[in-house]
Amino acid sequence: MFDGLKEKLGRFSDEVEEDVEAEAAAGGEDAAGAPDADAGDSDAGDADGGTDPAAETPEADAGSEADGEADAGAGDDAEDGRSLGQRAKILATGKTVVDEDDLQSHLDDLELALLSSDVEMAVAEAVLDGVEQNLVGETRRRLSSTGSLARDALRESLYDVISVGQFDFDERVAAADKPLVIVFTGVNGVGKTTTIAKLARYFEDRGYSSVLANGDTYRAGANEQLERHADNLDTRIISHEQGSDPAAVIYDGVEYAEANDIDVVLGDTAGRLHTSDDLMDQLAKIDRVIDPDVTLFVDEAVAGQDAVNRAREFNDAAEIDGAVLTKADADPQGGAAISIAHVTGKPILFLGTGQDYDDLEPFDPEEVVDRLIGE
Ligand SMILES: Nc1nc2c(ncn2[C@@H]2O[C@H](COP(=O)(O)OP(=O)(O)OP(=O)(O)O)[C@@H](O)[C@H]2O)c(=O)[nH]1
Ligand SMILES: [Mg+2]
Repeated sequence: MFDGLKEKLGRFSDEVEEDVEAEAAAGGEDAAGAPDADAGDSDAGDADGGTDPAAETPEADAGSEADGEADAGAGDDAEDGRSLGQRAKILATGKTVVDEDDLQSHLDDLELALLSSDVEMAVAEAVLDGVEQNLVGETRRRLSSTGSLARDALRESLYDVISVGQFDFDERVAAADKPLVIVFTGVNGVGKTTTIAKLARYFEDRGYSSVLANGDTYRAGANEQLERHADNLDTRIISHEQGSDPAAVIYDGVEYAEANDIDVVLGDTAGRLHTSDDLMDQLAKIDRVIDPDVTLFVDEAVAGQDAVNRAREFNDAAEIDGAVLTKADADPQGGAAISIAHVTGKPILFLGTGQDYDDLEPFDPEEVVDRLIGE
């Protein structure tokens, strides 16, 4: 998954790291000649110290700041003359560890890599800003270190944009009054109905009962499709005939759940183009009438920028609480996975990874970042 982007991100990390090593080696030599340079820096050795990264402009003279004495906190992972602890110390003092021009050229390459992998422009810029901040100033470290400054800087920055709005879905479900009503939206053929079936299985595995409500009264064969899933999953389904009011079907699903002590109502909707005003108005009506607890926008991971634009449009018509990215098994570029949360402010909650009922993974930003920037 995300192999193309992973390779490009790896290249960025490796190239910056080569520069860091070169600067560090050069710095080590300089420092050896002036061992007492700047010995009074009380923050030295504390990579998480309180220095303000914005307060200092980047400078390329890492050597003068690093006083050559591997003191408190320096690890034993010395490479090319400078340990991680020493390099972290350089960061803590707000000095860049790579030459500014070199860094700019690496950042330009990174921007191209992100854009060519379908990352939204504003999101690519946010990633670049984060990387630069992390490299030049103090890395705000929430993830465990990979031992590489460049990789850490990129990981933290990607994590920032990918994890926007994340919440614990299972906790939300557990805390909610029942029945919990979830409505699924998205364009045609992206996997809404399949995701509903997968979530019915997901809930069953966690001890919750569910009822499927077929709000896709538009497409011929939609009832039969959902009925097959209901049969396979041994779940109840509420449906009306083709052409009837989708809000009414989901409403019946809610009444059925209330009367029968069912935990979750999974309301399907017909696929619709985000450019079709009538159908988007209908979606807004479903949202108003049903007032679902959770609205999930479903799209294909492989759709890249299109998925990002559609997420924005659907969120405008019927506010979403999160997204599901399907077909993550089909070698997506990664652009949608990286961009959707930052663009909509709503998190990706699940990845669809195949056509079987169990092919649904909770979306874990840390895991996704690790997949993109593995060790
Ligand atoms: N490989 C793969 N295929 C998937 C995934 N999710 C759904 N599909 C397939 O995508 C196709 C369309 O799925 P549906 O669930 O019918 O899509 P939909 O959004 O409900 O489509 P409409 O109701 O026509 O708008 C089916 O062949 C599914 O098996 C996934 O995560 N991976
Ligand atoms: Mg469908």
